[in-house]
Amino acid sequence: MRVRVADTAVELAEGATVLAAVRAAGQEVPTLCQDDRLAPVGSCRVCLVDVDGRVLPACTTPAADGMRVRPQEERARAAARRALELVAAGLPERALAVPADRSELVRCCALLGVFAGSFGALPHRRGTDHSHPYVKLDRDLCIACQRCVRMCAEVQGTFALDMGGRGFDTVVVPGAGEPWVDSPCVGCGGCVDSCPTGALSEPGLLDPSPLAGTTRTTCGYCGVGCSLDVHVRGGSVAAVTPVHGAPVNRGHACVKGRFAHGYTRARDRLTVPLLRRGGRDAPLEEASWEEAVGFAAGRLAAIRAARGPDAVAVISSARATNEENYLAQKYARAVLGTNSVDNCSRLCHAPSASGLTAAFGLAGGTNPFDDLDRADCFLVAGANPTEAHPVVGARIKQRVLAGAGLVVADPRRTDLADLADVHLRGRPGSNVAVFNGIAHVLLAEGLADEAFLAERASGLAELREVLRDHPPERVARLSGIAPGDLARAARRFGSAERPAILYGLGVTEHRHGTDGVRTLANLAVLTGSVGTEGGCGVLPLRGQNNVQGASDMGALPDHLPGYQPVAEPAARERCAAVWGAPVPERPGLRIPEMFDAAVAGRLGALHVIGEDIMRSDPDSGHVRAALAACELVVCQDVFLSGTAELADVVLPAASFLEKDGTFTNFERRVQRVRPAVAPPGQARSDFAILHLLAGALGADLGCPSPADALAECAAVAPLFGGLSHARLDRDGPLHWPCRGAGERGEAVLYLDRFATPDGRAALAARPYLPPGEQPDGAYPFVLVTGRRLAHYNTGSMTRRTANAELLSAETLDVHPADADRLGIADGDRVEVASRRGAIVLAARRTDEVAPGELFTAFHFPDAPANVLTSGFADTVTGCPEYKVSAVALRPAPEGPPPGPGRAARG
Ligand SMILES: Nc1nc2c(c(=O)[nH]1)N[C@H]1C(S)=C(S)[C@@H](COP(=O)(O)OP(=O)(O)OC[C@H]3O[C@@H](n4cnc5c(=O)[nH]c(N)nc54)[C@H](O)[C@@H]3O)O[C@H]1N2
Ligand SMILES: Nc1nc2c(c(=O)[nH]1)N[C@H]1C(S)=C(S)[C@@H](COP(=O)(O)OP(=O)(O)OC[C@H]3O[C@@H](n4cnc5c(=O)[nH]c(N)nc54)[C@H](O)[C@@H]3O)O[C@H]1N2
Ligand code: SF4
Ligand code: SF4
Ligand code: FES
Ligand SMILES: [Mo]
Repeated sequence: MRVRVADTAVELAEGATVLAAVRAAGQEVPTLCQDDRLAPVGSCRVCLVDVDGRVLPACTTPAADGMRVRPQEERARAAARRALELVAAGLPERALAVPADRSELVRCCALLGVFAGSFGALPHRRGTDHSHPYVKLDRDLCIACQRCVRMCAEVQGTFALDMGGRGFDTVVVPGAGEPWVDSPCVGCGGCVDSCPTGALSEPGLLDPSPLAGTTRTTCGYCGVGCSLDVHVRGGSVAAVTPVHGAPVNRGHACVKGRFAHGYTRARDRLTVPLLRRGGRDAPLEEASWEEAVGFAAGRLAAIRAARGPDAVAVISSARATNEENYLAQKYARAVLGTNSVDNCSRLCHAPSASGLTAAFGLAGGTNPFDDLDRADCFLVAGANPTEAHPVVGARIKQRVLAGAGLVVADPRRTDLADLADVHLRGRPGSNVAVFNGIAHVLLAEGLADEAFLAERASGLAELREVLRDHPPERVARLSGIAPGDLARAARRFGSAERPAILYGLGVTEHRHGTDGVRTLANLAVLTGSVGTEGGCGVLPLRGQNNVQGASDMGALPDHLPGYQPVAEPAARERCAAVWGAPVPERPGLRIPEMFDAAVAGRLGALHVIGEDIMRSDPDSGHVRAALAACELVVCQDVFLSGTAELADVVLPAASFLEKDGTFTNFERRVQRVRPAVAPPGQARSDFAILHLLAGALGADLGCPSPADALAECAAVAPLFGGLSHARLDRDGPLHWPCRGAGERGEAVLYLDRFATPDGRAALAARPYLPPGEQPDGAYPFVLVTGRRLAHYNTGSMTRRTANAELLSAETLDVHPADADRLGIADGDRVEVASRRGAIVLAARRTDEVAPGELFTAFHFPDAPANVLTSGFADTVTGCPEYKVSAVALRPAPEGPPPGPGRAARG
């Protein structure tokens, strides 16, 4: 449709508003209650404009073909000005002192000519609530527009806010009126971001001094990959806000990406290289870059010369950029001469890469995040997105509140489980039985898509054979899930038009994690909801900011960049030609194999980039033994991590807010990362550090800049042939596969054919097999480990921010019935012991866990969960079985905490 705005004609899509028309014509309309992320309410009336001679609010009036809009028409402006003067009358004059870039009210006043004299007629004296570390409320600046309340409900889905008081005294109230910090607020910052007056603000923006600049980048915490604007003042980060209209997060964020940036200037940031000059028993001492790098390179070269290239191994970082990971694997292969390079994907979603490749052909999720908008039923298995991927969790919540179905498979009562139509509360480790049980019902009740199966899938006969052994009654014995619940879940999922499967570590981090992924993928194939318009596919909620990218770039012992097998001569030659160095033929060691090799005396040097293996890998006692057995441990980190403390050389690294490159999110979207601030002290990017080390080893890694590195990766990896910084800067994020400069990248995969050898989706016939450990008389509980909202993995960053005020210590979650039996009250110190060791922490009584099961996270060094976890791992990929450990529980005895115990491995 065509609308005239003053003298300009604009072309608009159906459903557009008059406000959109005015903006499309390049003019500004004052608005207060309107926010593009929210349904319009039209309550403030400051957006009044003339529409075909009538005075109407621009934000709620639909545009129509042939309409004439006059934003400057005097009668409309006068009415808008009167509305704004009424708002101003209730506000103190200091409302005008909020900088214009943080107050739409101030901008409205400038646009409509409302001055200080209109303010303060009826001042409030309602005070502030500064109880929350990030969300600061000044009630006297509140105009009761309800934008915060609507953000919390319509975008975040938390419903923590409401309006309280009457008429003129109406003001936002958190929870049931308690201090903000004690309310159900999850700290996503949506309310602060939307507030038009500064009534809601945050620490860095309360300070009225101007911001020095803003840099657009991608969040470095989780794999959602939110676009963020980083505002800088005085050389440090003042605030981080979500990018409105960004393709992934659409102006939303979470308490980590939005607020947890204080670590960048933590006093204990690593700012100079450290070196153990006097050998293992000597302390780490400050050193120059030249000395530290020279030392590391000298020892690496000597170990390599004496014991061969495979005596050296590199762990690359899923926190680092694509370009750094590309360089790390090139350094391992072309400079050190070994394929022993791996990344944190091993601990996380390696079973996704292997399972999804076997089922569909490529090692990534099948559909984009945007597809959740059209999903009418979600199967969320072994994932807790409202805590671990909050922007995705919120989007799922919104869809469910709008009527979409939800089936949750999780032993714990998560936030989403509370909303679910069916909560399949199976025993930890029983996924394969549960997914096979659902498949059994789908086929038995005619809910499968027979046409799709006949045309596009293989392996149905073999699957049917295995499913004969998985009727709901047997699944009930294996998993504890009642046959009726299983059938209800299968019917809800199987009768949806466009179902979506999302899953997390509750599926992968098991002894049979790859089988879990395969049997879950079966459900998408059986319902024809992958590779078609009739479904939203299978989305692994990949964890770290760049865990997808680290593997994509070839930081894997058996794959070169772009998942080209090391074993394939043509792939090796393609890389060797560009690198000017041969690529070793023998696949390298996986992370757990590196530790085993070290303990067995076969590994001399371990170079760890951005992973705290002492805290995050299972069975810390074994990891400690591995580090002790190495002649040389080099560690690049932002902080002196548990691993760095044991290293011989520690190199201070820049964090994501300080570097240039790209990250690839959970939906294969490649996004730019840009430096907002300089690294502190002498810290350098991992990119620069790898160049220094290679140089000291007498080699040149090429690719002087991150842009060059991505360009080189595009040249060696056909899957990424069309990616470049120039394109990303010009066109915005791109999905892979992106094989040529003319391609936009494939967001939805397999619409024509699957990328398997025969072009069909491969159904997997996998029987249920038990987890590595089962509870027994000595260790009668099952311990599940996972995550909590406020902290991130080892907590090295979030613990050094005010997130530590939101969650200050770890707890062991215990079902009240078990706690009663053992005489454990809330907050009591308890000892949890496994066959590997024991730790002490505070109990939290909650029915979020089932009787007989316990839960804790691994965010705090004084509650090191991985002292307890076992060496059992996915039989296909080696991903540790973090989700099942047999443990004993008792009130903690007096005395110091026990720490790692016997090194017996499960
Ligand atoms: N706040 C926060 N966010 C994070 C992180 C963080 O540390 N903190 N870490 C990031 C990383 S690296 C990752 S990988 C992701 C992880 O994100 P998620 O995979 O969502 O996280 P987890 O909490 O480890 O595990 C998810 C769920 O699996 C369930 N589960 C355990 N065992 C089983 C089982 O046998 N079957 C089923 N069906 N479910 C089971 C657990 O109860 C838990 O609720 O989060 C990322 N985002
Ligand atoms: N018990 C238990 N253990 C688990 C899991 C579980 O569910 N239960 N989950 C596993 C999973 S999924 C994962 S992903 C791992 C995560 O384990 P890790 O990767 O070890 O954890 P992170 O805290 O994400 O980051 C590791 C280190 O990288 C540093 N760092 C951050 N950014 C950079 C950077 O840009 N450069 C460099 N050089 N360093 C940087 C941080 O300071 C930190 O010390 O933990 C695993 N461990
Ligand atoms: S706090 Fe801000 S967003 Fe919330 S009602 Fe008041 S003025 Fe509106
Ligand atoms: S959801 Fe993930 S990517 Fe987005 S702001 Fe939070 S931590 Fe960052
Ligand atoms: S912005 Fe249109 S009525 Fe408030
Ligand atoms: Mo992860």
